[in-house]
Amino acid sequence: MSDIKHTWTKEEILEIYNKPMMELLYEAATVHRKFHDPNQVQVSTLLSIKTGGCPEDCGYCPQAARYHTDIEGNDLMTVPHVKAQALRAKASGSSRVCMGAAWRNVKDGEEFDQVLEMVRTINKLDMEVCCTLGMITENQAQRLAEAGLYAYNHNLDTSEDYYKDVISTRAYKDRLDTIGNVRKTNVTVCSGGIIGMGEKLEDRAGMLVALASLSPQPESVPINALVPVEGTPMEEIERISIWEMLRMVATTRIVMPQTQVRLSAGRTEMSHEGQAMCFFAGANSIFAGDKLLTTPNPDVNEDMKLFKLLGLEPQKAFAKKEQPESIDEADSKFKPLGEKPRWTRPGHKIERNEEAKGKKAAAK
Ligand code: SAM
Ligand code: DTB
Ligand code: SF4
Repeated sequence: MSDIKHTWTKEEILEIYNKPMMELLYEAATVHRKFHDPNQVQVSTLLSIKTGGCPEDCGYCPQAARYHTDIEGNDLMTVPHVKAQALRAKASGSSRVCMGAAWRNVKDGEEFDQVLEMVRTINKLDMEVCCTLGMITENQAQRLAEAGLYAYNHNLDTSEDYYKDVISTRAYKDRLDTIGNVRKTNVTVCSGGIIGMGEKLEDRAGMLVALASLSPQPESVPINALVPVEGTPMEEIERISIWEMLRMVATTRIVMPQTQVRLSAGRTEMSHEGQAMCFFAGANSIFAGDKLLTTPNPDVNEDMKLFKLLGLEPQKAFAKKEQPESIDEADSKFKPLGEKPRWTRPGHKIERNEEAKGKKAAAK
C-alpha cells in the first residue's frame, strides 16, 4: 500500500491524460498487469430499490423530482423482491448487487431497517452487497457494516470547481464526509464520477486528484459517461466519444493502480471494440443487467458473448476481500441514534437547473 502515490497534481494528471494514445494505453496496461489479472472482470448488477422523487438538483439526474423526465417512480422495494432480483443476477454471472435509492441522505427508521434487511439477505446469498443511498453518518455506516455490506458507492462526480455548476443542494465537502464515514468501518469505498457533463479536462483531472488523494484510495472507481436524459438540465449535451472514455479509464488506472475501475453509465453507446480497448487500458469491472437505475444498459447475454470472445472471466465474489459477517439486528452493537446531521445546502443558483425546473412547470 505504501508505495501508492497520493499526491498527484492536476498538471501531472493532465500530462498523462494527453499522452499520445498508444503510449497512454501501453503505460496503463502495464500498470494494470502489475496489480491485477487482466483476464478477470468484476460484474455488478444495479438494482434501483427506490426510484425517483429525489429532492436534490443534480443536473445530470433523471430521478430529481424537480425535472420533467418520464421515469417511473417507485417506493422502496420489498425484501423478497430484492432477494429474487439478486438470485437472478447471481445466475447470470454477477458477483455483486448494487442497490441504489433516490435519497439525499439516509434517515433512521423503518425504511433504513428494511435496507439493512436487504443487505443481510443478499450477503447470505454469498454475493457482495453495495449500497448507494446518498449521504450517511458514521453510525449509519457502522450499521450497514454490521448487516454485512461490502461496499458503499458515493461519487464525487466531478472536480470541486465544476461541482458548483452541477448541484446546488449539497456541497463537495458533504460527499467527502460521507466517504470518510464509510472509511471508519470495514466497508470498502466505491467513488468515481461522470465525464461529458460539459466540464473541462482540468475538471476530470481535478476529480482524479481528489480521488487519488484519499488514503487508502477507493477500492472501486466507476467512470460514467453522461447519459443525457430528456427533461434534465443536461438533456442537450452531446455524448462523449470513446476516445475520451479510453483516456479517462487509462489515466484512472495509472493514478489508482490497485482500484477496480468500472465501466458504468454510457456502455450502450460503446462498441465491443471500444469496450475491449477499455479493458486493455485497465477497466476491470462493469455494471451488468438490462437497466442501470432508470436508463438502458447492454443486454447481459451480449456482455457474456463479449467476455467469451475476449477470454475474460467474471471475477468470483470476495476475490479481493473476505466476506463480511451479517449480524442480526437483535445482536447489533450500533443502535440508531436518530441524528439530524448538518449536511450543507449551499443554495447557489445554477441557471440551467433553474431553467429545467421551469420547463416542468410549463409542461404541466
Ligand atoms: N442518490 C444517491 C446519490 O446521489 O449518491 C445514489 C444514486 S445516484 C443516481 C448514483 C450516481 O449515478 C450519481 O452519483 C451519478 O454519478 C450517477 N448518475 C446519475 N445519473 C446519471 C446520468 N444521467 N448519467 C451518468 N451517470 C449518472
Ligand atoms: C455509478 O457510478 N453509476 C451507477 C451507480 N454508480 C449507482 C448509476 C448510473 C445511473 C445512470 C442513470 C440512470 O440509469 O438513472
Ligand atoms: Fe438524487 Fe442521487 Fe439523483 Fe442526485 S444523483 S438527484 S441525490 S438520486
